[in-house]
Amino acid sequence: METSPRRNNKQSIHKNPWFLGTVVCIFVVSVLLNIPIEKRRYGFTQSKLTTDYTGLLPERIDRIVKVGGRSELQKIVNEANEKRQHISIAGLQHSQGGHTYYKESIVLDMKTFNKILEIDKQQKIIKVETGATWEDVQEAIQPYGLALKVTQSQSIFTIGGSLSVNAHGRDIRFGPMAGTVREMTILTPTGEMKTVTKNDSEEWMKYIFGGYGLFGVILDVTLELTENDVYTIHTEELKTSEYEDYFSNLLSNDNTSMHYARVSVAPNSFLNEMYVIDYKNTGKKDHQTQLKKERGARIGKLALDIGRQGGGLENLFWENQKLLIKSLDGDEITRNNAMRGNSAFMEFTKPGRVEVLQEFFVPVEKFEEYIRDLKRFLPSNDKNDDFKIHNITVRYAAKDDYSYLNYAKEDMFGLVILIQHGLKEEEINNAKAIIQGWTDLTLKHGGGYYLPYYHYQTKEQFRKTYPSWERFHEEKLKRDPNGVFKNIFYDYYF
Ligand SMILES: Cc1cc2nc3c(=O)[nH]c(=O)nc-3n(C[C@H](O)[C@H](O)[C@@H](O)COP(=O)(O)OP(=O)(O)OC[C@H]3O[C@@H](n4cnc5c(N)ncnc54)[C@H](O)[C@@H]3O)c2cc1C
Repeated sequence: METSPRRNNKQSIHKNPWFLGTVVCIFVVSVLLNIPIEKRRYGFTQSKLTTDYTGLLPERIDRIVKVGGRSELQKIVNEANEKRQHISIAGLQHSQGGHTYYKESIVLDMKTFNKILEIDKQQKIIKVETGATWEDVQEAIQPYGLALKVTQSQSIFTIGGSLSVNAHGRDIRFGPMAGTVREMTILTPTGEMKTVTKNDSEEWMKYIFGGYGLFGVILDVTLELTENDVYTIHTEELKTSEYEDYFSNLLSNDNTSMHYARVSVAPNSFLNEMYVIDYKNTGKKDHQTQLKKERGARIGKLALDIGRQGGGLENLFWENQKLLIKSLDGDEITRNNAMRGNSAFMEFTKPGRVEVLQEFFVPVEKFEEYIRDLKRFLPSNDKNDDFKIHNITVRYAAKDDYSYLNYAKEDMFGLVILIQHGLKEEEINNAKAIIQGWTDLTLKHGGGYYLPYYHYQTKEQFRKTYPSWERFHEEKLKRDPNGVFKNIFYDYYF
C-alpha cells in the first residue's frame, strides 16, 4: 500500500524533462569546471634546478638578477667580462632548448624591465623596454587605434625574446619581424651601451635578431606600428595539394592582410585535408573594441585532450575543429585581437610525458611535394605509438635579409608541429631519431628547422640549415672575446 505512491512519484520525476535537463546541465558544468588548467612548472628557483618551458634541460644556475636599471646592468656585464663569468638572458622562457640559462650562469630576468617609453601616434612608432610583452604593447597602443606590424599568433612573449628568435606570425604583408624595428639600444658583451639602426656599419642588428641573447642585451626598441584595421574572417577547406595555388593567389591579392592554415593529422584525412583562415581588409579602423581576454580554455583543453587520444578520437577532434573554424567565417575582428590567440588550453602536465614544439620551413613552391614525401615518412595513425603528433599549423615566413642566422633564405612556409612523447631515455631517443629523419627530409626540399625549440637535431643538420653559422660564430668570438653571454643552446651547437 505504501510503495505505489512513491513509485509513481519517482516515475513522474524521471519523466520530468526539466529535472533531467537540470541534472545533465549540472553534470556537464561540473565536468567542465573540473578540467584542470594547471600551468606547467618551469622557471627559476635558487634551491631547485632551473628549466624552461619543457623542463627537458634542468640546470643549476649561479643567481638571478631581476633587471631594474641600465647602470646596474652595465655594472654586472662589466664585472662578468672582467671575471670571465657567464650571463644568460631570460624573457618568459617559452624557448625550449636551454636558451635562457647556463650552468652556474648569472641569469638576467628581463620581465621587470618593461616600461613603455614613448608612443608617437603621428609617426606610428613605439619605444619600449624589451621585458615588456606584446600584450603590454597592445594595451598601450590600442587606445590610439594602432597595432603591431608583426608578432606571433599569441601575445604572451617578451619583445626581447621574440626579436632574439626573430619570430614570425600571421601577418603576410610586413615581412620579417626584424624589418619592423627602427632602432634599438643594446648593451654589448664588453659593457658598451649603443644605439643601433639597420644602417649601422658594424651590423649589430644582424647578429642580435635571431641571435639568441649571445651578442648582448637588447634594452629598448623603437618599433614601427600600423593601424588597428578591422578584418572579416574568411575560412575555407582545401586539399593540401591545392594550397600552393591558393596561397599564391592570396599573396597577389591585396585584400588579405593576415593568414594561417591548419593541416589534418587525423588518421582519416592525414596530411590530405587542411583549412585556411584569412583576415580580409574591410577598410574600417577601430579605436573602441577592447582587447579580447583568453576564453574557453577548459572547452579547448577538453577538445585537445580528446585529440590527444589519437585514432578515431583524433578524427572526431578534426571534424569538430573544422566545424568550429567554419563557424568563424564572416566574423569581424580587429588586427590587435587577431594577434592575441589563446594559449592556456595548450598546457600539458602529464607526469612522464612532455609536449614540445618543432617548426620546419619549406620553400613556398615546394609545399606540395614536401607534404607528399611527408605522408610516406610519418604514420597516419599514431594511436599506439609513443611519438604522437597533435597539430600542424602553417604560417608564411617572408625572405629575411635582416639576420645572419636566418631560417627564411627565401619565402617559406613554416609548419609548426605540436608533438608529445615519453621521458624515458629510449622514448627521447626515438623522438630524436624521428625528428632527425624529418629534418633530413625537409633539408632535401631546400628547407630547415627553427632554433627556439629543443635540439633534437644534429650539429651537422644545424650547419646545413644555417650556412652562415660560421660567420655568426666568428663574430661572436670577436665581439664577446671572454664569452660573457652564454646559454645551453650555444654550448650544444657551436
Ligand atoms: C606556445 C608557443 C607558441 C609559440 N608561437 C610562436 C609563433 O607563433 N611564432 C614564432 O616565431 N615563435 C613562436 N614560439 C617561439 C617563441 O616565439 C619564442 O620562444 C620567443 O618568442 C619566446 O619569447 P620569450 O619571452 O618566452 O623568450 P625567451 O624564451 O625567454 O628567450 C628567447 C631567447 O631570447 C633571448 N632574450 C630574451 N630577452 C632578451 C633581451 N632583452 N635581449 C637579448 N636577448 C634576449 C634569450 O636569451 C633566448 O635566447 C612559440 C613558443 C611557444 C611555447
